[in-house]
Order: sequence, then structure tokens, then C-alpha cells
Amino acid sequence: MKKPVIVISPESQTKQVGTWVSSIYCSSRKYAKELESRGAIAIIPAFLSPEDADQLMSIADGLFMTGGADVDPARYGEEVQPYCGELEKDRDESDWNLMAAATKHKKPIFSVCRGSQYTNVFFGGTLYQDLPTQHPSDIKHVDLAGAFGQDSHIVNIVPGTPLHKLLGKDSIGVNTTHHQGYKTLGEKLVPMAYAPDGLVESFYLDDPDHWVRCYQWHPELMTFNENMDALISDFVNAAKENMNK
Ligand SMILES: [Mn+2]
Repeated sequence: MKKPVIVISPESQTKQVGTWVSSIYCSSRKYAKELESRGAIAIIPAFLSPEDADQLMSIADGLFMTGGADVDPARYGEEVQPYCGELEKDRDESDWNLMAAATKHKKPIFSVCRGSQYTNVFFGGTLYQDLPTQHPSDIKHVDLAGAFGQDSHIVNIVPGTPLHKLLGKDSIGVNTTHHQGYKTLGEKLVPMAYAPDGLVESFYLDDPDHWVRCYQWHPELMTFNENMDALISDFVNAAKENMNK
């Protein structure tokens, strides 16, 4: 049986071997591993032009938007503030091309952390450039120590949303590694979960013809947890269903 092909949004990094420094396209193995173990073929492309992203996404079955650097605030009409983090503008361009192509071809999109922030911006939303500065609360949204294995804070799930239907739970524990957050949501994006401090932590696209699910946390880092496991499987199932359309 043929497997669904899922495109993983790439980043660029500098690799150094001795005095030899090279720039590489890459992504965490964890994303690919979690997709492969559920029966998908994961591919990490180079940064693609609009035309090439369009061709790739026309034959792929899903797009995984990954974590990473902050989105350039110019993408949502703001100046860069001193408390904004590191930017990766050529990646912003690459992400835009993949998102535009996946949206045009109605391919399932699953987004985590920066990828979810980018998805929000793509649909016209805005971001807090730094939560401690612009949305102070008792919740520590950057907990790198807990990223791989503990519930750092809970989120309350909105009844009637796809997330609530999938898990059948009113609240779950999540990890949290983000210093930015969604400020306003883009067009047709509907909240699925909130942190106790009121911050939106998950949303979906309200379009019956286009499956888009976004999570501020990193489900792929704690798939031993049944809730996180279900989120990734949900995506691979959507990609499999897309193959039969
Ligand atoms: Mn959080």
C-alpha cells in the first residue's frame, strides 16, 4: 500500500567541521521519526521558490510546519521590537511558499510552535513579540527543561472543537517552549485551547475542505503521552485520507 508523503518545513543551520563551515537545510529528526513510525514518508526539501513549492505540494499529501526562530514582525505589519528574538528571513520566505502551495492544493497542514505562529500570520493574524513583556502572567511559557517529558502547564480545551472531539477531554497538560504567542488570530482561525492565563494555545482553520491544526506546544517531543500521540496520528490519518481524494 502506498504511503502518504509529508513535507517537513526546513530551516537552515551552519555546520562546522574543523575549519570548514557550510550552510545546510535541515530539520529535527524527531519530526520525521514520528511521521515515519505512523506510516508516512517524511521529506525535508530545500528552501523552494513559489513555483517549485507549488509543484511539490501538488503531489504531496501533507505539510508539517516546524518550530524555530521568530517570524519577522514585518510579516504582520509591525516593527521589530528589542525584545523580539532571532529572525530567519529566508526561512520566512520558504515557509510562505510552502503554506501558499499547501493552501492552494488543500493539503492537510499540521503546525507546532513557530510553525503554528507562522500559520497564524499567513492567515492574517498577529503575534506577541515577547510574552513576558507584552502578556505577563504567572505561567512560564518557556520551560526548556520540561520540553521532552513533563506537563509544564495545562490548556483548557474548547468544547465542540476538533481537538475536543479527538481527545474527549476538557483539559490536558502540555510542554511549552515559546516566548512569543498568538495575539490576534487570522481569518477563519478558531481557538481550540487556552492556557489558564488566557493565551490561545491551539487553533484550527474553519474550512470543511482544508484540514489545518495548529499547536503552540511540541506534541512530537512527548508522544509517550497518549494525548500527544493522538495529535500526530490525527495528522497522518488526515494525510492518508487526502491520498484517496
Ligand atoms: Mn505555553
